Amino acid sequence: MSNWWKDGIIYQIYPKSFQDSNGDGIGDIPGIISRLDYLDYLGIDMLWISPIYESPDADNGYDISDYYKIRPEFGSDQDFEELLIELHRRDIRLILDMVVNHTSDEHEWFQKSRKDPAGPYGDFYHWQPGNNGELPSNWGSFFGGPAWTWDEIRQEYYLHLFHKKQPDLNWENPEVRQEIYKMMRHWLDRGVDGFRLDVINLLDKADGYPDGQIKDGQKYGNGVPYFSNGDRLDDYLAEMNNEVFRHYDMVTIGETIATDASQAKTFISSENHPLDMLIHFEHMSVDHGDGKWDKAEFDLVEFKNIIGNWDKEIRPEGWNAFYLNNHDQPRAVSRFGDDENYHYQSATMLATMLLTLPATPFVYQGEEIGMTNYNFQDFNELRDIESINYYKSKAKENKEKAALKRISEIGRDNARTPVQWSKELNAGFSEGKPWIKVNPNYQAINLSQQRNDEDSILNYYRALIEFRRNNQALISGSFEQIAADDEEIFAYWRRLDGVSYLVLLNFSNKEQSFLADSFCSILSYVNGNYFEEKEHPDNSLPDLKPYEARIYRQSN
Ligand code: ISL
Ligand code: CA
Repeated sequence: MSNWWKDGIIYQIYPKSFQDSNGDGIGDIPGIISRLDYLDYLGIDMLWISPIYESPDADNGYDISDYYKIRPEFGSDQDFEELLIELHRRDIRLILDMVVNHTSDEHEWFQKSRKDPAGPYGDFYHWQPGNNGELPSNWGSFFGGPAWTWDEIRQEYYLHLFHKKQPDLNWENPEVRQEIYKMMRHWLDRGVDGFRLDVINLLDKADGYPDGQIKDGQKYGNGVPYFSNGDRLDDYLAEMNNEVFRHYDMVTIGETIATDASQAKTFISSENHPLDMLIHFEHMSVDHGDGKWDKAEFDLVEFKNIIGNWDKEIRPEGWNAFYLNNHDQPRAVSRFGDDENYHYQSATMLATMLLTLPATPFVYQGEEIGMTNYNFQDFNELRDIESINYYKSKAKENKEKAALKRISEIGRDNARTPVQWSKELNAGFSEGKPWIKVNPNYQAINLSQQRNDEDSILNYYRALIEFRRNNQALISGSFEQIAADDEEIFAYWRRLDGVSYLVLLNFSNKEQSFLADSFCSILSYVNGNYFEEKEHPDNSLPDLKPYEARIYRQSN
């Protein structure tokens, strides 16, 4: 089978915020269809769409109430069919988001499970009586508060690692597993080309739900060691592969929380090979302190080590994914670059890294025009349940201002402000009132302006996507860092079959000299983000300007 998912580029759409077609302020499938020519022009190969199934929307569709139905706000089944056909007509593959760790509490299975403990769905979720009114374990949920909620109907607690409207499925029950496999086959039989598997390494929960460690000042314990990469997980994934994946020409991308490269090996390179690549979080935690709400200084050396380590551990037998943005992360140009003083330079420097690493690159909607974080002004502007809960907990300590500041830096809503298509009303996203604020900087940062500007961030992405496609060394070549301990510059070779590229990335807002010593005489400049450098003589390396990115080719 071909390596289409290794060679290609993935674009992620968060449907609620992509393009509204009917003025209700919510992005939808007809809106996506109307933008497919644009995605084709950008040059992407695969489209991952965040969940489009029926959902009461407690967590923007990651709470599914019917896996077989398209959510009416997003369109009809007919619209989905048309999307698939129109994508395939353009040679773009479709990757659906599969959320199988939990469902919505409004899913029929949960409704039956809570009403009829002895019935066929009684054992579909994690139910526990609790001891004398005490929670079954001290685990905290990812969105704040306890991971257990009392159900008045069943008179028991149920487990939810996320929102209380997202009860966790009981994967120990073989009937749960068969229902999920059946549902997966349904979408693959319709022609879908792959899945992004939401929090797939959390399926197995340790027997007895052992209490986790409670940190100072916190109310709930850390259950992560007891529900991530559990003992039965390998068996579940192997079974999933046997029952579903291996029968299709498809890609499987697992989202894995709290997983390092050595743990990841088991999914990627086990004989059974259930997952093709992982969305891990190690490089996203570099500016987190004790959890995401605690800020730490970004450390480039650590960031580079993580990338190097995943390459070393995984690539001999498997393959990596790489991303800087998604719907859960703040905007990369605001986070790792300088969106005020070096917007173009830092956005294109990050693009150069994304598109020259040995991993399938993920481009998140709006990243290709350098969309930035939004400066949240008020509680009423928040939409994300995680940020809302965080704000409320801080408000109890009278720290509202600090909370908004941190939310503006790291909150998930930064990624969810609508795509800035043009200077028109609501950035061209909707003719109605958008469900979430549009970032007011759309007057300056928008797609239609960048399409017409040859020297825009958008056209830099396009050119580099094309460049990567035509240079296999940048895809499957070796990865060798130089000056790995340099705190401002990320520098690496990519080599394959006698072709070598050197990539230099300045992560700082200062000029940097880089001693490339002996090899500089045999380098020729091929690409970069400072136009005046295009003609420089090839026998010396000029200082790197702020956020400069350069690609050289070794010409011996
Ligand atoms: O963004 C996070 C909170 O800091 C992460 O912990 C996030 O919840 C985690 O990456 C899992 O994400 C996925 O599952 C969640 C959903 O809210 C996210 O949008 C999804 O990407 C629950 O389904
Ligand atoms: Ca709509």
